[in-house]
Amino acid sequence: MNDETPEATGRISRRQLLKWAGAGLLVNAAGTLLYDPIGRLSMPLNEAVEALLLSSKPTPEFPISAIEPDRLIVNSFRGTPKIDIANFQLKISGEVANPLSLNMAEIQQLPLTSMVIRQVCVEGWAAIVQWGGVRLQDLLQIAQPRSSAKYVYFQSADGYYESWDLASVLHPQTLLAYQMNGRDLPAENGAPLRLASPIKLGYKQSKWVTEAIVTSQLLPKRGYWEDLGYEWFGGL
Ligand SMILES: Nc1nc2c(c(=O)[nH]1)N[C@H]1C(S)=C(S)[C@@H](COP(=O)(O)O)O[C@H]1N2
Ligand SMILES: [Mo]
Repeated sequence: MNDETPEATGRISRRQLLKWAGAGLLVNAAGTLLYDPIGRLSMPLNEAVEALLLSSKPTPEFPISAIEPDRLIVNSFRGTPKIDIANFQLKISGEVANPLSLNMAEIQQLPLTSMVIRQVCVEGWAAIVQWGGVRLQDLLQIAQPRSSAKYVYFQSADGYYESWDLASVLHPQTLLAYQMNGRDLPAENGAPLRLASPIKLGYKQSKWVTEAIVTSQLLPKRGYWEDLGYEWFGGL
C-alpha cells in the first residue's frame, strides 16, 4: 500500500492539474466541470461557498491610463525577504478537501485576471495600481473548502501574517497577484505572489504569500498590524 498516492492523501497531482488547465477547464474529483469554455466558474462547491460567491459585488475599476506608479510607496515592516522563486511553492492547506502545493508555472496556467484599483494605506497615502494574477476564488475552487470554513490565514515569507473572512477571499477581485502595472511583480512589492483586492486596506494585502490556511476559527493572533491594535476587517 502506498499512502502517498493522490487518492490516499486527497492531494490533486500536479500532472492532473496541468492537464485540466491546459485543456482550458478544470474538473473536481467527482468529474464536475469547474470552468466553462470562456473561463467562467460554472460549479460552486457547497452551499456555504455558493452563498458567499453570490453575495459579492464587483468594485468599479479604473482605466489603464489612471495608473499612478509614482504614488505607490513600498511599505514593509522588515524589508524584502529573499525567495528562491525557482523552488517556490504556494500551499493551500487546512480545512479543504484537496490541499494544494503549486509552483509559479502551475499558478500561471490558471486564468489570469487583471484589474486597475486603488490601494489605500492607513498611513495616509493611496495609489491606483494595476494588478494581474490568479483569483483566490479559483484556487479555492480547486482546493474545495469544507463547509466549516470561515476564514483564511495568509502566511508570508517575511513573517507577516493576516487573516481574512472567507467572503472577502472569495470576492471576484481578490487576487494573488504576480504582475503589477503590466510587468512582473517587483520583489519589494511582494514577488512572487501577493494579495491584491479593492475591498481591503493596504495592511490586509499580504506580500510574499507562501501559504493560505483555510480554517473555521480565528486564533488569538489575527494579523501583524491587528495584533498591534489595527481593526481586523480592514474594509474599504
Ligand atoms: N508580507 C508583508 N506584507 C505586507 C506588508 C509587510 O510589511 N509585509 N505591509 C503591508 C502594508 S501596511 C501595505 S500599505 C502594503 C504595501 O504594499 P506595497 O509595499 O506594495 O506598496 O503591503 C502590506 N503587505
Ligand atoms: Mo499600510
